Amino acid sequence: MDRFLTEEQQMIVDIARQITDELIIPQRAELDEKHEFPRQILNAMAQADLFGLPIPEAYGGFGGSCLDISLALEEFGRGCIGVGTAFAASALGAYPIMIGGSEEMKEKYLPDVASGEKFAAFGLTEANAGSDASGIQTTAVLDGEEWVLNGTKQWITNGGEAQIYTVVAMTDKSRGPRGASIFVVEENDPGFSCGLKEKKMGIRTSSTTELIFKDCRIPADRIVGRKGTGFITVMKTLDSSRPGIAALGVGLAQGALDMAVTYAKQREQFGKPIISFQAVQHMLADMATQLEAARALTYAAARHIDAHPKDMSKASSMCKVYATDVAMKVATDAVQVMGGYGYMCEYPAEKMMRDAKILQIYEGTNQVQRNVIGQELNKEYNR
Ligand code: COS
Repeated sequence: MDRFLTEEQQMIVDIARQITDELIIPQRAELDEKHEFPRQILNAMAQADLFGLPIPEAYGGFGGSCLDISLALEEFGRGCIGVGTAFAASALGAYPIMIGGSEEMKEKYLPDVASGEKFAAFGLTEANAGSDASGIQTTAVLDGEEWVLNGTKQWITNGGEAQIYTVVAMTDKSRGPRGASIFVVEENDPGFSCGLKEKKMGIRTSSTTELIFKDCRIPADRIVGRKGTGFITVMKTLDSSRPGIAALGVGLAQGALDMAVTYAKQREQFGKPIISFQAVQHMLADMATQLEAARALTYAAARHIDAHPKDMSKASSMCKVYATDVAMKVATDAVQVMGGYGYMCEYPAEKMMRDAKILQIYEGTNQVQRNVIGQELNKEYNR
């Protein structure tokens, strides 16, 4: 269906498509098998200036819209959402600085993220604080001219690979969500280290580690914005990044559908290609229809966010929950259409199905997204 893209947006799609077809698709199986970080592919994305998409022009980026970023991620997602996640996580790590950082902080960190010279990562989740984002235990205490951080973050994307980490810590536990603040931690800061790379069901090319803070000392000016504003910045960060996860889901579903249709046209049973059987046609028809609906909602949400940046939450959660549920379903059905071939590691369908699962979990589970949508509806109907 026509996506109604501008010439500039079509250019973004073309560049991202080329990287996907020439680099991501040929390497994805090996990267997955070896749990290898896709550095060479990320460097190609940097060369193509794609890391600059989410960063404002004043700091070396392109000031791309939410839709622009989503279009690039959709293409990457068609190839491998593990690679797409590594790319997207750098923007996620930079959002708190863009949203709440001082001018000096933006000037110091954002140009390197925009050029892809440095990767960023976002440290929120802990062993006992996932959906309950305000339940974090990591602390930051001001000691003279330095903040001292203690605690451990869990399952942090780009851990060990990023150079810049935006980390959420409690500066006043008694104040609950209003006692959280965000800090910029650099890879070589004393007292900071990353744990071992986790072994995962899917997105194995992306790096996931603990972030460990043991009396980690950082300069006083590394706090992002005012003390106690961290939780709101976290929520705004996630509102900004969730459409990108929806876009990865749309891309993954497209990749799975392409594979299923191609297979169904080639595979013959009972003397005919299996695409001529109504049972298979109906599965493919549902997959294609759901994919178009997911894409339409993701673009509509991104366009809404671009037009109304202060009204993001509901649109952001709606596209995240819908497109990622569709991605899981379409990937599962692609495996079904392909039967035994779908289940074998030799073909990419099984990887897509393993990968798709994380889309329903990270950057806020799909249950949390439904909570957000419900709360927003409650507010709207009180007005
Ligand atoms: N934008 C701005 N402010 C927001 C906001 C948003 N999207 N969402 C909440 N807030 C504000 C609220 O208005 C409230 O402010 P006040 O204290 O001034 O009233 C404050 O933040 C706390 O909000 P709330 O009480 O709703 O927070 P909860 O602790 O109940 O948490 C959810 C709400 C479940 C939505 C939140 O914890 C969440 O998103 N969890 C998922 C976290 C996540 O995505 N983790 C994965 C990270 S992977 S990077």
